[in-house]
Amino acid sequence: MSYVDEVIERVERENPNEPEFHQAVREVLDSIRPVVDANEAAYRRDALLERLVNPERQIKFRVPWIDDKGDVQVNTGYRVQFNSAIGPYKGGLRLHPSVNIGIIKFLGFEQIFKNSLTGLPIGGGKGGSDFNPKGKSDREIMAFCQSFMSELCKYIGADTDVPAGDIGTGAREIGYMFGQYKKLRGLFEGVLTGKGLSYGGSLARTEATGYGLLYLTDEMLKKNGKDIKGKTVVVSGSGNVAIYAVEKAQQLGAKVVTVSDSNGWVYDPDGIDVAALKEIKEVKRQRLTEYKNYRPNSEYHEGKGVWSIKADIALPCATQNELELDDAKTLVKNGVIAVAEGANMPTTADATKYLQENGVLFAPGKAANAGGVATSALEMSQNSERLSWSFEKVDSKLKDIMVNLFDNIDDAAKRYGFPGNYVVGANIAGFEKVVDAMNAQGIV
Ligand code: NDP
Ligand code: 2IT
Repeated sequence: MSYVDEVIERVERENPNEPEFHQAVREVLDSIRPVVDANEAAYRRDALLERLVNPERQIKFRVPWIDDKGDVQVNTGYRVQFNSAIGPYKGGLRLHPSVNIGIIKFLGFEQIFKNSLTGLPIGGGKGGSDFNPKGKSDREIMAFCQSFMSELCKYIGADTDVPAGDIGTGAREIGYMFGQYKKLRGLFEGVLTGKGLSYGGSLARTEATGYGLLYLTDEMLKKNGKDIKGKTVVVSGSGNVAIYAVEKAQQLGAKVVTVSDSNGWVYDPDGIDVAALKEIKEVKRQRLTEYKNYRPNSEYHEGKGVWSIKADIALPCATQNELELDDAKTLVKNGVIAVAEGANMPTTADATKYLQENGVLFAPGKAANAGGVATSALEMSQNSERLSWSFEKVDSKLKDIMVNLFDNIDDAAKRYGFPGNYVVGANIAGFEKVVDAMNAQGIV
């Protein structure tokens, strides 16, 4: 059995009931086979792949908090510090009832290679909790965030591990967590990114993941002789990534006709009204059922459905495994030319394969959504020099990072004989830098 297959089998055996983690490991290890084959003896001797797939550290803790009725609630908190070969652990905190150790490990594993692809000095980590922020009062959110940070603060720091937002964690939650960290540790430092602008946040971090997704998509289309202008786009999700993906797609001259949340989806044939979307989601924290009040010509449907709308470009921006094989078949039948992942691993393995085999340009999340964490790293730089840069400066750095990132994954795919396969390109390019740093630092 090949070294890659041995390690995949061992991961599955030693980490039962973690299907998302298996899926992420399988995808990465499968695509780095040519590199592993070329270095098999040395990698085996150094147990390189075993070290890569085992987190440096996993922290799991109790998060007790008091709800508005005075009852005590208990959630579970996690932080997986996966790999610090190229920098301090960096990655978001997900607050969603579906969170478990397998999901945090899949996200942390992906983060290693994503962070490497940004070209910036950040290692891979991820955390979160099974806490459900939906329907909670502001005070309940604060109580949870303070309790969560009371424990997490022992393990993080500006030079060791720097968390940020993810599903369910936005500027409000980061603010409460930052306040608690400062109180307990007595340190005003860049321990979290995605902070508010009045206390060390970076301009353009809010927009960065969605904007970066479009900068990369635009570049991928251009390099393949296509133009985003005038294209129809379907987006899933209506959170931080989706909102700014819609905004930048429109600025680049495309028409976005859908968004969704976990209850249903909106079809707006005239193009999504991004101001209305922001008001509903960012200001009022409402459901998408409200969108019709702003745009009477739009349709609201319960359930899943954005991939059934005919479009040139599809941007999944909600959650993992939300674009399945049947959806991929529908997209292809409807003539889709590109799929770029705003979310982490939103496309199932068989759907990805189907899209690629049918000539669809496919940008995997670890490349396409890397603009968020890249801008987090720019926030860290600004915090270190105690300065803040203009929106234009951060945005132009973000754009350069995404264009370079695309060139690097394109080049890696070609070097290993898989031109146009950006999954292989991203995994190999991300892996190369991490492995170089791991080798240089010895067996640690
Ligand atoms: P938000 O919490 O802001 O928004 C999440 C969106 O996805 C909401 O519309 C939510 O609907 C929907 N959603 C979440 N879970 C599910 C589910 N199980 N089924 C259906 N819909 C769901 O999160 P973000 O926009 O920050 O994150 C979206 C994705 O992008 C995630 O995969 C995240 O890991 C990834 N990502 C985020 C980055 C960031 O900077 N924020 C950076 C890189 C990747 P509802 O409101 O109904 O729950
Ligand atoms: O998945 C991700 O890259 C994020 N949620 C952002 C992480 C970060 O540290 O900004």
